[in-house]
Amino acid sequence: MGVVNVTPDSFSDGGRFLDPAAAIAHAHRLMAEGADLIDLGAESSRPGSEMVVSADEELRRLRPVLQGLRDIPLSVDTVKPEVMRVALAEGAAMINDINALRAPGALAAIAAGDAAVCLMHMQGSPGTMQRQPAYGDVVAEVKAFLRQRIDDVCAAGIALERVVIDPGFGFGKTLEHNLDLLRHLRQFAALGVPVLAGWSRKSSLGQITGKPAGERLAASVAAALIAAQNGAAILRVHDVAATRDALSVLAAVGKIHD
Ligand code: HH2
Repeated sequence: MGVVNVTPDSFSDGGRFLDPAAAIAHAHRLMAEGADLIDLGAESSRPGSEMVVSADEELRRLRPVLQGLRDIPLSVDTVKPEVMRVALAEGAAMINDINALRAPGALAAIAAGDAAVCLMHMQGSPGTMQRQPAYGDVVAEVKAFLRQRIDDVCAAGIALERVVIDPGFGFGKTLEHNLDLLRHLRQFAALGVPVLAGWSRKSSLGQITGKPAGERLAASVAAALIAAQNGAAILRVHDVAATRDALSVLAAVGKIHD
């Protein structure tokens, strides 16, 4: 999954793809590099973000890009039911919700269509989530949350075959929490639906390497590779070509299917 942020303020590529033509060209570039689908986001959820972009503004950013990319499998990264409904009407293959469909009306918006949905775990909300993340047992708690959300979406009439889960690396988690979740990612795959992992350029990699977001390519590829080895089915990445090469090596060794 290649990331295209149609935002002025995303943590690693904010402002680069706010212009629809630039976003469309970047999506095509990532597909040529070997992405299977593109995740389009029009609201930054970086730590500290107050998430105050209106549905109208989000749609103003997204619509021309959705319409310009009808030939590409698209995921739309949004927490708003209004935006979900338009994205589905425009043909999105997946809705990626960092809030796991907890907004009023979100379950119904997804149940009305037939696209896939990614349910992500987040402790708190982006504005404050990195202030003091706390868990007794992070793996058990995140797993219990996702198991409950799988049950909730199925009860709302969304078929299990449409569901993807994500432990939400960096969303209300310290470096140690993120590493614990990565070590035990297999346990999430055991919940019976595909697991998505998003480590690309995140600040935990900066804590490990001491490098800023623009210099985290090698660290991002390493984290993606470990996630794949530990059962992730979808890797959410900004740098598709490098990640593809790493996965090809892993596949050649016979550890995963490319
Ligand atoms: N990470 C980001 C955004 N959306 N969705 C899922 N399912 N999993 C993630 O790990 C995830 C996500 C943050 O990255 P990015 O889109 O690059 O930044 P920003 O939120 O600043 O736009």
